[in-house]
Amino acid sequence: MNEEKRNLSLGGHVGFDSLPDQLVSKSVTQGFCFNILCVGETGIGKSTLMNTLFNTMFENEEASHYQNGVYLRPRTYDLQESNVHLKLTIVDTVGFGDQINKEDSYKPIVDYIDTQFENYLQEELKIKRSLFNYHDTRIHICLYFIAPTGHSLKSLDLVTMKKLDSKVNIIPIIAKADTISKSELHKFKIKIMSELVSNGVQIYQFPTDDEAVSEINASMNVSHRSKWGNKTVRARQYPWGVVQVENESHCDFVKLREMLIRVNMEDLREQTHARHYELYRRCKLEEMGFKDTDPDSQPFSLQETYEAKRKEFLGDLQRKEEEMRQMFVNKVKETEAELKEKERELHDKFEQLKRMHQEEKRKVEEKRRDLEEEMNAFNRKKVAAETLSLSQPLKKDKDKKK
Ligand SMILES: Nc1nc2c(ncn2[C@@H]2O[C@H](COP(=O)(O)OP(=O)(O)OP(=O)(O)O)[C@@H](O)[C@H]2O)c(=O)[nH]1
Ligand SMILES: [Mg+2]
Repeated sequence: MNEEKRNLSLGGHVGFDSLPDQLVSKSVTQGFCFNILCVGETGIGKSTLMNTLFNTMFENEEASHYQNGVYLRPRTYDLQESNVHLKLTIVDTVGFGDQINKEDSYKPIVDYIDTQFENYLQEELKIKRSLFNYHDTRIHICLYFIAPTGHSLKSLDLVTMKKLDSKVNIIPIIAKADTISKSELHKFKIKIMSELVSNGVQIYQFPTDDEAVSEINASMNVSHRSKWGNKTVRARQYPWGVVQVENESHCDFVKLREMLIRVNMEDLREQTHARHYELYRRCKLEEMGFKDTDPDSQPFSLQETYEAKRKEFLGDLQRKEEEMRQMFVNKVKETEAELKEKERELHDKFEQLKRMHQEEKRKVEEKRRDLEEEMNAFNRKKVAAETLSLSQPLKKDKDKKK
């Protein structure tokens, strides 16, 4: 345990100073993926911003305003800039804000984000994992489009952002910011920021700990974000003159592109993995009964977790079996009692019938006796009558002799 680290100086060039280059070339061959979620009402300018942001023409079909509910539509594109390949997925909300009852509008969005986390977790937990070439669909950034009303945030916006802020990096964007005046826009931004703060909505903060980007990011964290964009040409004719998109003094669009893609893309990917996914993973594993330490704060291995869960499961099973057995016994007892009751009823009925039968028999017997007596009496009378008629002629003879 007394091992000491010694600092050695190398006698000549060995070559491990090329490790960063090796990493770069490996990453470049592997390619990158980046997933953007655009949340905003139908026709608010989601597709236009994406087209302008990536300076290309993605599919651009308009959504109908008559959807029964909200659903999410992911589309994946392979892009290349110099020799770097980017697999870009843009997920659009369809029908957001179009229903009369908007209570559940946030649910499909939350579900979608969770499903992507779940898929990644499943891959991580597989025995044969292939995270190396896994197509990661976890959302790295959620651009939340706010309608340029100039008043305040809608409750739908606040509720949705609140539900999402622990799951994804949110950047709120004022859509079609060119349609309100500069001073109005300024006031609107301040209002939105204060509403977000007072409702405790966490939005993505550009990192300021990396020296190379700290200055630009720090300035962006205070100046709020809004956007401006258009479809194919990068300039648009308005009654008050030509507003050039690429001109920074007119809008924050160039800044947004810079912050999102050129400076902070990797930070967004990292935050997604290290913060949002980590939170999802922790909750999910805890829900499944995994823990790092036992009640005495001792390390708790996977094996122990498995055995504890198994024991709990077997205990449950035994309890259920016992319950079922008890239920069976009770049922048998109940049925037995019912049968006994029926038997008793039958027996009573039988006894009653028997009694009736005996009574009947007794009555018949009595009648028979009466009849017999009557018959005897009749016989006796008959005999008497016969004897009387025999003695009468003798008397006549005697009278004759006299
Ligand atoms: N003035 C102004 N108009 C814009 C801006 N962005 C988009 N638009 C216009 O708004 C309309 C709708 O834009 P889309 O980008 O199709 O909106 P979307 O949110 O993708 O619409 P769905 O996909 O149908 O929900 C188009 O006519 C755009 O030209 C903007 O920044 N300013
Ligand atoms: Mg669209």
